[in-house]
Amino acid sequence: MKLYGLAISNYYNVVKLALLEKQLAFEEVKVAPSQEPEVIAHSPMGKIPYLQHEDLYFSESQAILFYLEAYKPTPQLYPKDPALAARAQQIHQFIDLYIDAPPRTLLGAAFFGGTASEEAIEKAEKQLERNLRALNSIISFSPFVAGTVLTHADFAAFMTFLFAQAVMGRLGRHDPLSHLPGIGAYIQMMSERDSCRRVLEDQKEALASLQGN
Ligand SMILES: N[C@@H](CCC(=O)N[C@@H](CS)C(=O)NCC(=O)O)C(=O)O
Repeated sequence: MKLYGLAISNYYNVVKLALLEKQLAFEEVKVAPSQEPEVIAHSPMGKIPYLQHEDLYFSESQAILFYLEAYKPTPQLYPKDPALAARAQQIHQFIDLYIDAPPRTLLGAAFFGGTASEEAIEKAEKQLERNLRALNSIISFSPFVAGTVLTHADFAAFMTFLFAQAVMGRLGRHDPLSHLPGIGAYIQMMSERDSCRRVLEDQKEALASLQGN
């Protein structure tokens, strides 16, 4: 398998976590998001990540995770129990739609030398706060986000929480995760997993080389 994208990307890292947890052999291929023909041939929106397996290519992180689960069901990341499965899917989708989006509007200003008006920063901050409070009513941290077992939703949660925190922190705002009681222990627990350790190390290295450090 080949995973295309960049180690700085939270969506890329969600897929990478699943590959690592499932102990699938994979090669990482550095590709930036773009509208270049060779990228849109495999990822129609020009986004990363995308995955190649034999003669198949998949884009969209949730679809890739779904493929990986069907291809290698162990360890199980999609619970069999219908209620738990739906809860994990709800949390994952909620995070992609509502937790990733507000800080993403500030990505350029936070990491790539761009600018953002005070108004834009405040708007994103308010949206993020509101959405995190809403997420709090469906998330459990007991100890995982959907309940007692690790699911795909934990990969989205872990990577996206850190993404939101990093963006707001770089812009000198207060920690948005303070709106989620129990988050400290959760981040700590996830950070201790071998897969998360590896992903965070690679992400840090990729970020440093991008910023010329
Ligand atoms: N829905 C997509 C989102 C992927 C995404 O937004 N990736 C970012 C990098 S973290 C990207 O490629 N951005 C470039 C763009 O939006 O054109 C997924 O789940 O894979």
